[in-house]
Amino acid sequence: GHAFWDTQPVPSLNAEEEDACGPINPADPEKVRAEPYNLPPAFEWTDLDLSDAEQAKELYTLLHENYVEDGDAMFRFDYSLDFIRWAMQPPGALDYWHVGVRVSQTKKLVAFIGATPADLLCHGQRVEPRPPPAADKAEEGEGGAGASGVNIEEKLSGLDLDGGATGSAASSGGGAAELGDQAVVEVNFLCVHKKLRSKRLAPVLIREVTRRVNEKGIFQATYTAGVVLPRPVARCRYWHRSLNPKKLIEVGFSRLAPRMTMVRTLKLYALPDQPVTKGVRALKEEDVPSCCAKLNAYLRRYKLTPQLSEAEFSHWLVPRKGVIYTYVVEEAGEDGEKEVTDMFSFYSLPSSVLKHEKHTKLHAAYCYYYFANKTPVQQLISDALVLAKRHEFDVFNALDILDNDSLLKELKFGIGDGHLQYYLYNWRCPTVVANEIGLVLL
Ligand code: YNC
Ligand code: MG
Repeated sequence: GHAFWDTQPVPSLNAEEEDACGPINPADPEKVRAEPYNLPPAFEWTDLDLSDAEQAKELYTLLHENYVEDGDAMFRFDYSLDFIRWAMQPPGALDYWHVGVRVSQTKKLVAFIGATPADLLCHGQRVEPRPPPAADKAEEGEGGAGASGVNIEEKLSGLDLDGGATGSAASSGGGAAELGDQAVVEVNFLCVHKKLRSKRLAPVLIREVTRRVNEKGIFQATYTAGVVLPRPVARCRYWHRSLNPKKLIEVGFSRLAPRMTMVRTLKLYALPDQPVTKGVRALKEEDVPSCCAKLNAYLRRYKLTPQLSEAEFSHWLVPRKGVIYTYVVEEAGEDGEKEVTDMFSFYSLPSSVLKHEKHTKLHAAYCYYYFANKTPVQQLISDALVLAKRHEFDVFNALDILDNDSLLKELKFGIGDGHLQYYLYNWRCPTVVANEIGLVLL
């Protein structure tokens, strides 16, 4: 049993699957608890202002010392300070949703959970507190999937989501109106100091962030975790592509395959110096409007996917050194006008190498969003490997989501031992398979 999760609006692990999609509990702003949840004595809540160098550093240190490790405790995620700010401060971010716990006496930060606003489509429908009735969607052919908010209309404009039904939606007033247009939150960086584990602090953090999100009119969330909880929308696997096989073997991340020498291994994973695709260059701010529309359109093929406003696209995809790397393929059209046909991106998430005399950090690039309207996806990701290698990453990681499973074997990825589960909070929907997931959480 799950003493905490069994009390939450999530399907139980043995519940039968339904075809219906929608909220599990109706949004009721009146019922949202006004007072913070009680912490054990000697602890207090704090909102972290990550624009403040001191507070950002405190969160960095908490995660650096206590965040996710692999099963054998050889590696621990070492999200950089710039990465943490990028991840936690997208458009619409609130300090109020950067929920920390301090020791009252010393003010030491000992726990954290963060939420950031977003918009999601799930099985073609916008995830929101009060979705339009399904009948309206089918019969009237307007105000269809995902079209009830104000700015979501803008996000969806020009894109044929529902057989031409996105044109004229009335605003049905989802609960998030006063906040902005985003109807869900993504939850990340749940962390409790190692010395405070197994004291049921995590459920208090989750309840408190839920309360603070509900206060602002949002009642749905998405998150991923390595553990199986009630109840995954999808179960995915990580795959790893060696870029620096010698170091990966030295730190124990990978092993020399049977009957393989180091020389043969280096040769196996060697990469060209240059991308194969003509016209690859870094994405620029000027690319945002067209690439945002193309990415949203491409992502609609998946059953769980975000839709980004231009401000969000700019935040998540414009390159930031050491954090996010995004490239486009540009070609000259017939009229001489340049057009972006494809895009790919990866983010930088190093891990600390625990207990090794020579190496302290593993530099990993993680496959992020792409669209492939002209160049085959496999060629784009092959170019991503080349560019990640050029930026001195040791390994390139990808989940079996998006179209990735079609290229992992060919590009010499090996399957990892960890699973990653995708979850929705307060939203029922049929389970999906990994390659129907179009959402990347950091
Ligand atoms: C986890 N990862 O099952 P039951 S991922 C959610 N996500 O509850 P205690 C988790 N729940 O089973 P500890 C969880 N891990 O009894 C454990 N739980 O119902 C559940 N690790 O609490 C668990 N970060 O405090 C159990 O456990 C209950 O002291 C036990 O703390 C857990 O960020 C943890 O892996 C994970 O720092 C904080 O082990 C701690 O062990 C730790 O006794 C290393 O808790 C770092 C780590 C997790 C990374 C992530 C996503 C989190 C999503 C949280 C759920 C969000 C729900 C939506 C909220 C917004 C809703 C709106 C609107
Ligand atoms: Mg605890």
